[in-house]
Amino acid sequence: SELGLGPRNPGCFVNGAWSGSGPVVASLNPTNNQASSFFPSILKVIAEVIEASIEDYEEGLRACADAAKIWMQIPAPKRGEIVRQIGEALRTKLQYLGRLVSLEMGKILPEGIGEVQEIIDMCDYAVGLSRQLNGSIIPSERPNHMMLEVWNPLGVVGVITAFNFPCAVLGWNACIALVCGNCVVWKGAPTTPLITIAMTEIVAQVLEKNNLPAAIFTSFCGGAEIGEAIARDTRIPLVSFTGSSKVFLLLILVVGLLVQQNAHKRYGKCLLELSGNNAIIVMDDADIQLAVRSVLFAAVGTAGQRCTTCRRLLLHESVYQTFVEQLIEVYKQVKIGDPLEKGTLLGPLHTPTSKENFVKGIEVIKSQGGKILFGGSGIDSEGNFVQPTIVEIAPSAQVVKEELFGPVLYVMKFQTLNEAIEINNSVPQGLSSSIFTRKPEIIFKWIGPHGSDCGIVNVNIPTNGAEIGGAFGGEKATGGGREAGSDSWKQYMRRATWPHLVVAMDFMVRFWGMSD
Ligand code: UN1
Repeated sequence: SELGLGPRNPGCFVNGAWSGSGPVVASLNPTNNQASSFFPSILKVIAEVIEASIEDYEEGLRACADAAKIWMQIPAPKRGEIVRQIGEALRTKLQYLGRLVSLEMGKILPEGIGEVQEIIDMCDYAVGLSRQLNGSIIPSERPNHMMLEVWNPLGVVGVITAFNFPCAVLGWNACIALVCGNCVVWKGAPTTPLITIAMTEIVAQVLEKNNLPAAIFTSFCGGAEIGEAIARDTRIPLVSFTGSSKVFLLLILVVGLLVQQNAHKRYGKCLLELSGNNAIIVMDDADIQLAVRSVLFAAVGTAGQRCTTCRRLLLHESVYQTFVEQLIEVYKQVKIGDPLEKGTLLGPLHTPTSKENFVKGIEVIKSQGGKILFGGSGIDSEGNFVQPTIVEIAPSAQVVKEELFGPVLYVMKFQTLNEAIEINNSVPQGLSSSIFTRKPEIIFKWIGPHGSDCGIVNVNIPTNGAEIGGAFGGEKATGGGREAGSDSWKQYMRRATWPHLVVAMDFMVRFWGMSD
């Protein structure tokens, strides 16, 4: 109730009003697969959400495209001020939102709160950025000419996010898109609709307080039909898509490729963040304790449901035995349970299907020669709990090339750095990677042209936990997009190159009395 949610919630925010004429879905708690019990006093009340129909979508897009004309006229630092207020509003609700993320998504509470903090940080980042959307002046080869490069808003940006980061990924995209002068159309994951609604309501209140059109931020709860409509819509020049958690790579690619093909068919742009298959390499000189702790966080954190989760552990043959032994010791201490309970390190997987896929995946692993060193089973309970799992397997096994979205870690042995880098780069995906070593020459090779082929190339830290200040994203089947920091903002704007005669500029300056 603190977040304005009720037993039955319309899931479309269209032109300033909550509505919805699509199917009704229930939000389930991954810990027990019961409807999220927001109302302890009236237990069994189901928190339901009415999803968007295509008619809702049409109405929303019309209003959003109209609002774009107004929003892009507002000076960028003023847009930044609105985003600052959104950040402030989120701050006051941090604990509630964090708990809601834990409850509906299933990640442990510190991660739920951390994720909301991440969108707050993105607001701060975007506020600063709103005064730095700088263009440039380029020397012209023609006499008395110069060239200006100016960045203009695109209009409307579509943001499609996944269940695993139901609000941080919105932040990477929406905070930047908004200060860049774009309206946002957001579709959250079908299984985290309450978060979509709660976040939207907070943004809506800020827009209302500032007398701005509510349609600047339009959101829909819904599934593939709405996602496809966004991808096909010529009113949306850029679609940012984060792949949902289908178990095997092939399926993730199918969804990602569909979005890309649909957007490209109409010459729209895409920002894709599809999947990772991230490796940690441990060299013979590594700080083993540090590496063990990092691997635990990277492989078991968020129950292995981050795109940046460490899925492959490459150990130098000289440290293999001790490392595996120490890792098994820390895995034994992992407390599995309700993500909202203090001390829990491993919560449930998001849905019963995720658990089924884990169990099926283990069978595939075994059939391809994988040897289970730890875990390897689903846990009998009403929730979607599984054991954190360590598997010894050859890097050439087909299953190693795929992203099994759960806490499964493949361990492999190598002899030389070159061999380790080759294994690191041998999968279709290219999101994150990390090496543990103290040797500068190894570090420089790792980050250079013959090193990791990933978008995120870490040294002595886990593969996950990327900071917002850097550009987040990866190469190859990961999709090539970059979100959040660095110069990612340029993707949310259109570059206008403006070659002109300097005399014309002189004339303007004199005309406006700006020069003597
Ligand atoms: C994702 O899993 O899609 O680097 C994003 C991390 C987080 C983001 C993960 N900051 O682990």
